[in-house]
Amino acid sequence: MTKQQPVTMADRNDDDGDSNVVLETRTRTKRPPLYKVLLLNDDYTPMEFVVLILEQFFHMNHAQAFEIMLTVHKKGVAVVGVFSHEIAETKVAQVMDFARKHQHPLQCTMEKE
Ligand code: TYC
Repeated sequence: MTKQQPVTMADRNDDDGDSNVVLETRTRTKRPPLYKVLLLNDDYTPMEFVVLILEQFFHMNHAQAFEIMLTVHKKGVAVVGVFSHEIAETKVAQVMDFARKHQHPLQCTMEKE
């Protein structure tokens, strides 16, 4: 005669040893880091050239561009935009290429926000 036993989860025989364990997984999606693009002052790049760059590559109107240019001129540096890593790299490259083509020493860099 066979004696009846209560069946527990651990008793269930499904051959793989661990399939009674359900691990709850939660996917945490991190926002990608952002990067500040910085424009640096120098003594040689013409003010109007910097204004043109801010209009062309950073989509500022003339008044905004002039204001930011003056901030860089007075303070030495200003943030001109905040972007994803790829976009920030592209902006820096565009500014540096354009300045080099016109033989101005203007410097543009990026840093993690
Ligand atoms: N200091 C420059 C001048 O007096 C103007 C200038 C402004 C240069 C901003 C660079 O990022 C800059 N002509």
